[in-house]
Amino acid sequence: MSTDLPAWSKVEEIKRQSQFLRGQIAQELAQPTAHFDEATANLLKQHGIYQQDDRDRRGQKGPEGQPQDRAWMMMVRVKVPGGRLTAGQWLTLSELADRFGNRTLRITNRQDVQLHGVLKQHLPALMKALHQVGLTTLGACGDVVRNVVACSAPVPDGGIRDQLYQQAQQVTAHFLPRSRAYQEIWHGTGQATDRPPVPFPQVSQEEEPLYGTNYLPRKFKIGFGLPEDNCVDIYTNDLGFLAVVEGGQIRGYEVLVGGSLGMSPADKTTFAALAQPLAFIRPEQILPVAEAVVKLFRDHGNRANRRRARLKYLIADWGLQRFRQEVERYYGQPLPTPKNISVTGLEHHLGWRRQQNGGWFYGLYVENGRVADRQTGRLKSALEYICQQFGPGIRLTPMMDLLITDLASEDRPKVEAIFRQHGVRLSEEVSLVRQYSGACVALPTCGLAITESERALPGILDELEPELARLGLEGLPLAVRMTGCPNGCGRPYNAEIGLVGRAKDKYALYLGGSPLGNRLGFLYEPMIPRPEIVSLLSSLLEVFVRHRSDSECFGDFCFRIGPEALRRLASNGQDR
Ligand code: SRM
Ligand code: SF4
Repeated sequence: MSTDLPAWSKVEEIKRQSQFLRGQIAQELAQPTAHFDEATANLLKQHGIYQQDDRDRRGQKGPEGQPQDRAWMMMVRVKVPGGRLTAGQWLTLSELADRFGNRTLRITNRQDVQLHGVLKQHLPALMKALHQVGLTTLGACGDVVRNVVACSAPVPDGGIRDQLYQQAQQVTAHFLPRSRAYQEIWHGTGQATDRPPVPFPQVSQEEEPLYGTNYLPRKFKIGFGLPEDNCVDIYTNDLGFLAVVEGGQIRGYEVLVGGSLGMSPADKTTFAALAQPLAFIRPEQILPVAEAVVKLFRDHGNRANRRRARLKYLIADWGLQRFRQEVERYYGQPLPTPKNISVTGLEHHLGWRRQQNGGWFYGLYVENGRVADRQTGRLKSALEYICQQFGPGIRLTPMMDLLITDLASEDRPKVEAIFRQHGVRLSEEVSLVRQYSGACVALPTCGLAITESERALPGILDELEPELARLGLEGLPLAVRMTGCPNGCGRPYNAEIGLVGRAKDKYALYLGGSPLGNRLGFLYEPMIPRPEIVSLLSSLLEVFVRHRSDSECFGDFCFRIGPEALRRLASNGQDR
């Protein structure tokens, strides 16, 4: 590790002093408090747990008008590499959400499942219950390799996606933190000890041979994808492997580096970036190449400023050529040059589809990934019932949808009937714009949210759908991606329409991203009040209808025309 970095960030100090992720977690768990101290809460992220508070209840007064403490609660992120779960695991998650959470499950856009609203005192029982069904939260959050994404659809592809899934599993196992802290604290397999902090900087061969005392400088995201189906949004990963299939075999992988979307508008040195091609490698090179990139990031990533700690900044500061030379140094030999392969398609895998093994799967649209029982539909109960009746596989997609797999032909009408009985809309009944759109969690749980997102997007789409119908565009597969702050969790910057929360009820509008996810959009309007969003979009869609070339999609049109011409054409339209 570099020794010449002057002031490392507070989080680095917390990690260093934590005795490999132990810190004071066990001690504070034993105390009858509603929340953890700041440093412990920070360390808990490395265990897949975020301390939050109910932001709807902030500032509420008690019965005598006295100020109230925050309504503390935890978000627990369950890691699901490649997005595959059994029916039993889903049932457990569903039951745990009722027992310990806010009675909802949230499928994330990295194929994980989040439980929100968990009280501190319930954490030990919840974590044990997850472990009992073979689930973990280790590596779901924190400065390590996060959940590895891969397409989870069991489509008949000669087993290609199964191979990607196996690769995702291997990479997951390879980069799992080795510290016993997680087992000690949550599975009760030992005592959390009060050992002194390891001297800094030092890579401990004993506890964490790969990560060392300080783990990575920041989160690190890896994905496996296919050029013909970019459902994992591969370019937003720090490290992506794009499989090239020829003659039914995976011939190799295009290695992509440096994707990530988070940025802080006030800090002009930060930016969203898509991953760029680094090399073209054989399947057996995946692990050593991934290890070379991760170690390079470990040793040279920015540990002083967390805003500039992602891999993309190292690449931007060094240039791709030097970055490549450094990766080769870690790897031990030159890397084959990339083939500059681009993505050509994207599947949402919704509706009834044949499986590789002859059975059927149903791709169910889940609005913003939220599985709940609401007055408008009891999705959570319907899925529980289906899991009990048919024992299917459950697969999560990076579009926050859910695939119910391994069903027989005769199950199809029964499954549809269950959804109808529970008031759940079938995917086929959902407009294309809704199917393709998505929002991040934001309020009331996310501590970083500036605006609404998950709770706002459905209403915006309610208004947009009739506008699209008016313009004859209801068949347009348009994607609106929304976030409650510029961190970009909902991946708005490479979407055709990106809405990014910037101030109370005000959003920045990004346009011109590619429907395939391989191009960033541009900032069109920095601050639109929420009630004006749909009228602005309608005026832009009118321009699109008048000036699009044959079968051009909205994102490509905006990109071709550019912001100035778009503004001019939109204002001409208003004058007419
Ligand atoms: Fe995210 C932080 C939710 C995908 C970029 N993200 C957060 C936190 C944990 C807020 C916090 O730090 O206190 C959010 C928790 C909200 C809540 O109440 O649940 C949060 N991020 C999510 C999820 C649940 C959004 C969703 O709608 O699905 C996604 C969980 C994925 C998972 O299972 O691991 C999620 N986050 C993303 C993505 C998209 C992706 O990975 O494909 C991004 C953009 C790509 C990237 O990494 O840049 C993303 N999240 C961030 C950032 C900005 C990071 C940066 O480098 O600037 C933050 C803020 C941070 O880390 O400090 C953040
Ligand atoms: Fe929270 Fe911002 Fe991420 Fe949305 S984009 S979940 S508001 S951190």
